[in-house]
Amino acid sequence: NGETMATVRIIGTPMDYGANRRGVDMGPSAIRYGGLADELERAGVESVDAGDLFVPRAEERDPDATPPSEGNAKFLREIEDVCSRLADEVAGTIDDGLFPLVLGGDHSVAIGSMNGSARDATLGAIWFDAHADLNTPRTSPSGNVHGMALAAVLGRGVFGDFEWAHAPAVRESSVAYVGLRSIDDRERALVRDSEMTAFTMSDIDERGITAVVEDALEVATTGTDGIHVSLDLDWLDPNAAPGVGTPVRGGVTYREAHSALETVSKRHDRDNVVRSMDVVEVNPILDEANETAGLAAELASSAFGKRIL
Ligand code: B3U
Ligand code: MN
Ligand code: MN
Repeated sequence: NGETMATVRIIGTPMDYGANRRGVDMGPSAIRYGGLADELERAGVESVDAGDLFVPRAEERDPDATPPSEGNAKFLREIEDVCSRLADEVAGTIDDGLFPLVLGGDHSVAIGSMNGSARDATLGAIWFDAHADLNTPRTSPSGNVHGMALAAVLGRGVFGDFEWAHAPAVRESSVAYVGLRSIDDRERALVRDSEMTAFTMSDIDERGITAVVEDALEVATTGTDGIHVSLDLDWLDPNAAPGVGTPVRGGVTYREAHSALETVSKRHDRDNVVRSMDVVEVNPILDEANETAGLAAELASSAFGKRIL
């Protein structure tokens, strides 16, 4: 660790169109202020900051100007615009030989990061989240696209006329969830009937975080060129990460979260498997003294190889 230093390019995406409340648009600033660059340096990782993508303010937009062909999904045109620019940015970063670290923003930024990361590779993914994010506009209880982000990434065509959501960025069988505990009634069947591997909090309780993440890594790396790590901070218990839009009790602890990302990092050291990562859903308005943003920075650092000794 420290000899072959990866260079990380930080890409801020201050977008909250996919969430139900304002605040996650401030995530990128808060995570930087929470010490991201220093944390990465401590991991022996150089970083360059590409700044933030331009995201028009939600107040200037009509959420229902471009509805899906059926059901409810807000700000579709805006999300498409930001995510296609983000996809270009992520693909360009990988072309430049750098590692893209995307700071959200709500979880719909993953539509951009993953489509970019998958442009020249067969991609697998690990989705660390309390939620499955597999709703469609028809099943969504909220119309919030962050709850449909993975469905969009899988190219399930959930947004009707919106072409960008039809091409899969990943094969279902190469996606593993870790830490699920809040799934909507109509979403449950979608998860069950999918080819994805779903590790819930019960699996972590029974088997321990390391074994579960190692299995998730197997799922995501088998038959792929590399993986995307998508980290929704509401994956953690609200005790450790209070500053998120939709906190759900019973999440992983501070220690389990670090352990999980260290497990990812150790595998990466061996096989160079991680292509891209996003850190999403930090909401500074609901945070306590920027604790959740700081934790997001720490966890990114663990993912890039920070070790205790
Ligand atoms: N499943 C709910 C709630 C939700 C999903 N993701 C987040 N919240 N962050 C929905 O609205 O789809
Ligand atoms: Mn999510
Ligand atoms: Mn979530």
